[in-house]
Amino acid sequence: MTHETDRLRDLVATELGRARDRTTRLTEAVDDGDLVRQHSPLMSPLVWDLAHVGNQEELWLVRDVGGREPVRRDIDELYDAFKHSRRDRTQLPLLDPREARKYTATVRDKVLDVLDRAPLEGTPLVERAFAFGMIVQHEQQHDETMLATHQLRVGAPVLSAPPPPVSAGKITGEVLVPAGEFTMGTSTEAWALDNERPAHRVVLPAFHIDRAPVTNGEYAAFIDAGGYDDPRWWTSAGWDHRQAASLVAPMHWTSDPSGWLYTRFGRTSPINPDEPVVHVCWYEAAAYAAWAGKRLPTEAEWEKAARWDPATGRSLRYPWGDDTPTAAHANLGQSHLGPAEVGAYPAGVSPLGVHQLIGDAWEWTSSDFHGYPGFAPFPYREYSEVFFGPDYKVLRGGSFGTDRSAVRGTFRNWDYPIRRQIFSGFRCARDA
Ligand code: AVJ
Ligand code: FE
Repeated sequence: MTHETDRLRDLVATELGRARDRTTRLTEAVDDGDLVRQHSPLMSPLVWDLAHVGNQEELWLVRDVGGREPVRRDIDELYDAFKHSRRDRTQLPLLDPREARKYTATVRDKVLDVLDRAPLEGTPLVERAFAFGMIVQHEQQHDETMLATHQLRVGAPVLSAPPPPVSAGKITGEVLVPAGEFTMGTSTEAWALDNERPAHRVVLPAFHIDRAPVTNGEYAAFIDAGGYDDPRWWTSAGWDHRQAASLVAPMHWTSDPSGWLYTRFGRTSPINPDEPVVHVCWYEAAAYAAWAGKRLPTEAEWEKAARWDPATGRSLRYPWGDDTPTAAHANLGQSHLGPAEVGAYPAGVSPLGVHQLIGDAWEWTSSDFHGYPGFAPFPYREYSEVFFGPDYKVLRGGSFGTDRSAVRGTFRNWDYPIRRQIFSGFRCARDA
């Protein structure tokens, strides 16, 4: 056994452990009533996410990679996300909190044993560990979803974290990204999911993109200017939705005589005007951009601004280079319970001078979710391919609730344009 495979086994075990520690924190912060309750029809009960994480881990690592006997074949159907909608999951005969904890722990014990024996020494090395990486990312994605459920929970605060760093200097204006080709997507990133592959050349005309995400202060100016009452700024579907859903401000905002407040994980305070706005839907983002005389960036524009290095012509793994994210680069991993002020991460800037592309808030793009040229579903069609089409918009860059293992310059998230319970914000772009 080589040192290289030992290091890979250690890395996988560490990442599985980090994900489980986070799942444990999110599910032990509340009582059993809060675990089985539906906090919003948009979300699963937390106890479903918990056992679903264990069930996916059982399917892919215990049964598929390990070739072992099922732990609980009888519950596969309950935890198949395509069989029951989120709003219906409290009606199912789910494992109770104690059973769900025991099940996920039993699966994890088996997985660590599978990991010890897995033939990771094949070439290329990292690809042999893909299934483990996929499951690490899956658990972290559900942890972010559970964090969004916490945000929808009503009651006394149960989560805490130190405040994010403050701005190190005002970041305003936009950068000009020159016309030309760049490499979008990846064929080499070990844990990249199917929809990020393969790497391909994309030619873009010149465009301008904002150096920072749109802030609460900027967004409040749009509200104060009557942006929610003027159909000129909204797409027709957006205006219909704005009317039907009575949108007047981002989700979790309320107003009082002193101004706008937001409630975060049970605590209410005045909005910080310098933080990126979160909890806006695609329609709100697009309306703001139109009001500002701009538009949302396409997904390709976002990625070129984030990864393209004009000095070398190469696309980087992250805006700052190829190094794994640290606390200095980006606001990730639920280290803080909200986005950081614009200008708080000078070490995370891209070669073109664009800030906070990774972390803080997911950024809506104008693009529908499609496969890249040469896309091949892997390891299952239901991860991405079944969502391709005009119904979903792509979001990029991750949020304060996204773990570093589950985001990179190529990472693609997607959701319906009406959704805003996710940690979604945006930045603007315009034609050059
Ligand atoms: C990539 C965040 C859209 O949560 O629906 C979780 C990730 N896929 N389990 C989602 C996912 C299967 C997915 N998103
Ligand atoms: Fe899932």
